[in-house]
Amino acid sequence: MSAPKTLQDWLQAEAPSSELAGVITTIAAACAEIAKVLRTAPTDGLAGATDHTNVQGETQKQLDVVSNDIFIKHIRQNAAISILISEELDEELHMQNQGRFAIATDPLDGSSNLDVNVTVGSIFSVLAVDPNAPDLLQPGSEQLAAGYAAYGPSTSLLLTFGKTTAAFTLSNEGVFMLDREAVQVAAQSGEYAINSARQRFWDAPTSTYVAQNIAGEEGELGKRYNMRWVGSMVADIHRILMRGGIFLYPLDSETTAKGGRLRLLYEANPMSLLLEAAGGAASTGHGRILDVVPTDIHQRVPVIMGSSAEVARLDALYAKAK
Ligand code: AHM
Ligand code: MG
Repeated sequence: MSAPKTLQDWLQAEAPSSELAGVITTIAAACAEIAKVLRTAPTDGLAGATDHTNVQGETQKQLDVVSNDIFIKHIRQNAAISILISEELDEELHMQNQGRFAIATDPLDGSSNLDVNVTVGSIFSVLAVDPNAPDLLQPGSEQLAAGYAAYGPSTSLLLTFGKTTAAFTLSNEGVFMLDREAVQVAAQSGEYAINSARQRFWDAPTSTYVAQNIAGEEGELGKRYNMRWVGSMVADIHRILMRGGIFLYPLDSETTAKGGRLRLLYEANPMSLLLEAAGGAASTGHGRILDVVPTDIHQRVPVIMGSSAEVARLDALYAKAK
């Protein structure tokens, strides 16, 4: 049996350049530190909200701010990273160096779940930029790397450079160890994830898709479905990467004005790259998420992602509704 591989072993073999490997090492160190802080946050006085509202109009949790600060601290130590885009920062942060990489992150996604000790995560995307004229509004297909850390019973790190998706687990010694070299998302699945309390806002394709699932064996698909929804994108996408399924946050009548609920640069794009590299699919209902050209760093987007056959089924309903 060969020796277990560390993240560093994997990066040495898989990273397109040593600079990019260094960027991932920096992000992984930030995630490991956030994992440590989260473990004892409630007794460290870190539970609860701040009196500050972020650019999304959401009240920041103390741990949103702490996680964002941890990202900034680590990124400042790596001169290859010149820009940080974060859900928690109104504007992008320039590091005043000549680094050729930009990071976009949701430093603590799903933070509304913190008080109930459910899996939350950090999502990140790595872009190439010219430090003198940075273009941050690149489609997701241009991402150099993407990933997330899921802070659950164990801390998982999922990473892709666009070709395969690898999974790591954080050891008690603080080292990310490889546990799956090439995650594969099953094309077919019987699990779907959507906030069904929003049913009254749904459009016709989403309503039809969910109604077909609920009809189960007795319906036109002749197949049973189960619904699973954590309400934490990282936890829901992690389940889908591990055992298939579909995650939906489509455009609905309430989110239309904003363009959707989830953010393109640091939520939808990194998750889309991870899923596509694992054989899954990611769509807005009208095309590939990775092809959307952003107009704003905090832009929102409709999200339909997971097992390819399920995404194709909903895409077909959108095409029919045109
Ligand atoms: P956040 O970045 O403010 O945590 O919001 C993102 C979260 C996702 O993790 C989750 O899938 C979704 O928002 C939950 O939305 P809802 O509040 O409709 O359940
Ligand atoms: Mg968040």
